[in-house]
Amino acid sequence: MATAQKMEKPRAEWGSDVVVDLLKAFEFEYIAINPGATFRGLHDSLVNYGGNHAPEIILCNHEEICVALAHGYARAKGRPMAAVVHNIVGLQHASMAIYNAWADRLPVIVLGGTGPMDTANRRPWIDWVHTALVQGNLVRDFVKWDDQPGSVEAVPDSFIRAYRLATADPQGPVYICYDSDVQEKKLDGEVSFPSLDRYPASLPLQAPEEGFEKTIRWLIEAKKPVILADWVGRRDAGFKALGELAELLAAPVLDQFGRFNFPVQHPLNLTGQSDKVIPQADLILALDVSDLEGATARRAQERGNRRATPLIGSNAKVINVSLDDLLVRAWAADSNKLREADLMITADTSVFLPDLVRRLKAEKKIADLRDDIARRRADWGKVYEDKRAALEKELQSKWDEKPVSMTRIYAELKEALKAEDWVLTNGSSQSKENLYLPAAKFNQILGKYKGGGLGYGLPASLGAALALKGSGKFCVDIQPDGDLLFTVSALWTAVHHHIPLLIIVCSNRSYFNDEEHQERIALVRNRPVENKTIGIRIEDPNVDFGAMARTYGCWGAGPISEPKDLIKTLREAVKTVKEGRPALVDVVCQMR
Ligand SMILES: Cc1ncc(C[n+]2csc(CCOP(=O)(O)OP(=O)(O)O)c2C)c(N)n1
Ligand SMILES: [Mg+2]
Repeated sequence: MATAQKMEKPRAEWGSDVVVDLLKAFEFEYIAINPGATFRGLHDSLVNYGGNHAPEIILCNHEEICVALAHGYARAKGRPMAAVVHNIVGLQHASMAIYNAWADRLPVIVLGGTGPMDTANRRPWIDWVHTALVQGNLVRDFVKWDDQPGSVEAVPDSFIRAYRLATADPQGPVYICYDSDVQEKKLDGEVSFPSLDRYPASLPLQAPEEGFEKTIRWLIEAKKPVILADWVGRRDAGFKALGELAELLAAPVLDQFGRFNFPVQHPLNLTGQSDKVIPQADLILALDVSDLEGATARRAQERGNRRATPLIGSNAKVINVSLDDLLVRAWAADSNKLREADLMITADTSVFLPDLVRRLKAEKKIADLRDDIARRRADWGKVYEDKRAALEKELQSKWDEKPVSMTRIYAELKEALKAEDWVLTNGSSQSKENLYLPAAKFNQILGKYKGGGLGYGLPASLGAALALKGSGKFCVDIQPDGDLLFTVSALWTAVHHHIPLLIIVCSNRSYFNDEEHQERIALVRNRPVENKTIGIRIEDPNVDFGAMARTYGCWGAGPISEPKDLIKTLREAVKTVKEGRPALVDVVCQMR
């Protein structure tokens, strides 16, 4: 609750005015909605009591867009946005996006309406068919908390608790449902409004001494320590300290991209080289890694085999630092495979790492290791050079290929954005292309969906662009076509609310990820591989995304089929975005 401000004396007249007082007290800038009668009280309060300012309503054409937008906002801003979803129906539409926010450990304050719970006050049919007992049940397994305050007096406590839980690490979405009778109640006196100063955020969780003592000893003893980082980059302090730690020890970093953790062009960034790096490690320092099995194994899905092959040596020690065990639910298995480790530390890396670096710098033994550290820096440096050379080779070999290669899209984008302070708000379905962009700053790559639910890219990117509007940052969404088709009406929201975002649609005209699966299955079953496209290709007709953008009033170009035409169109699109508008470029591209 870092930035909650003191409330002036509330002057609420209706129940839902109190909700607006709270949204203002917590300094919400925006609230995404699709309208609905179960929150008509709140809607009125937002507009006529709150002045449609702080928070300002962002109108979306699907509740999944509302929540994904708030998700993207939280990623970019580091604080939550609110979304209001209409009773049972809006909540069902929103549920996929709530799950994505849950799996991404990001706070979204989802509000809803219901009822009236007092059946005597219900309209026939619609109030019945849109009321659940209890509505929060629908999403309870993947929100940190849900509530339905029974009176206006209960609203402040409920909201403060929800905000506090959502923003405490590990973060996550919450759902508060407001009975329409509570919202529409005429207040006959003042509602007691607590001082928000009395509800400070908890201090971050630090490791006990034993955790530091063992970590330092093992790091000093190790010949080849390797760092895996997944969610460290959620905080600036963790991001910076990770850079210092890697430097100090000449330990390579394998970025898992839960957040952006480590400068792409740092010579110790060996992301994508786990085959070469992990088997050499005698100590793995896993920092906020959500899927330790996946991070230390080679995925082997050939011929239908699902099992990954472990790369980690039998003598390697593992130190696991994360907050993961604090947010485990039985319903979804998003806690991944049970991890093996020699030392488990439940701590917040944004305080653990800076302290670890400070202590390591004071260790005399580090100075004694100077030669060893220099040697391994040189060894890893060679792996880095090989990796850059391979990336460059792939880029060159595919440069003129038609359809346009994904690597060329990234390289041309890099060129078009040379003068910009850019943020990649969503990436291709693979993360490897990130390595073509010279990202070096905190939160410069916001990454893709962690819950694996399609429909994420565009609305989440809009949320990020909304969060960064006016900051001087230039936002880019590298947008797979299939994912876009789920939530494409977000283009209207982008135009209506003047959200500057460059959208590059990667039109491989396929839900390609699944083509690969159908191929594997066909091979295992000895069935015709050529049928792998049926039920998967998005062809006949091809979608003209440029035209689609224009129907929403958005600047749109393409489809671009000639590789040489790409850079010119990207430059025009960049210019348009700099004028404060969204722009979409549709590129017909290779499958991978
Ligand atoms: C809501 C939802 N439905 C279906 C899927 C299954 N699925 C995973 S990846 C994928 C294909 C995605 O296609 P696109 O976004 O175009 O990316 P591409 O694989 O073509 O690069 C599908 C259908 C999913 N992950 N989520
Ligand atoms: Mg596709």
